[in-house]
Amino acid sequence: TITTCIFDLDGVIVDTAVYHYKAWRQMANELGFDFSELQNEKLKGVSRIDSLRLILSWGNVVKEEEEIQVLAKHKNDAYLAMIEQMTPENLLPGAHDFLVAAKEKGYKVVLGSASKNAKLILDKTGVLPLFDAIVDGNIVTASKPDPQVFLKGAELVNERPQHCVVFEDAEAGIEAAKRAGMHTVGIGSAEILHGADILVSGLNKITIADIQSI
Ligand code: G16
Ligand code: MG
Repeated sequence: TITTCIFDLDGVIVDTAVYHYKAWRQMANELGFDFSELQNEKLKGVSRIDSLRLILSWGNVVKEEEEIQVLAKHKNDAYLAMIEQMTPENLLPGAHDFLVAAKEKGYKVVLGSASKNAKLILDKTGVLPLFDAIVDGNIVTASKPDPQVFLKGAELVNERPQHCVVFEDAEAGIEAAKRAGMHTVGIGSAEILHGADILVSGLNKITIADIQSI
């Protein structure tokens, strides 16, 4: 039986990818190049510093370590200014109701995100009190597809991996969950998330009752 729901943040609960893209693009433009929405797909679920290194390689820009830290902070400041404006209306369709239903049915609700800004985003969108545990980019040292983020989440609520289901929109996230020995719900398209146990387009297309049939 499943007792615990572990949610990814960007792409599952909120669509912060658009803000990340805006902020990274602004930085790239200042450095004299641009990158596409398709390239932006590669940044989903990837940590801030790894994203930056990837973007710099696309622009053939080589920077010293010190300058890389400055650029990362510069991007994050721009991103934070956008996050500050977020409200419950920025939750993806069905996210609020699904979280509330999971909680009401007695499931443990956990966040497993690569973002260092995860708590702030949950707070701004009003769902922070619904979470029993939060694993974010401040705790995690190994990026998805490493299972660390989800294993840590299970550990924080004293549950075994086989009792957990992970909700993910990224290929690397589904892989991380499978490596952790957990059940998976893919949020997105079949081409990308073929490994998931169940596949839906959003949390508005699944009910908490569907979870028990996995
Ligand atoms: C999210 C985004 C990534 C972002 C990462 C780190 O991951 O998908 O694009 O680079 O967080 O974010 P920050 O710069 O806020 O620490 P997830 O795991 O929530 O999908
Ligand atoms: Mg994601």
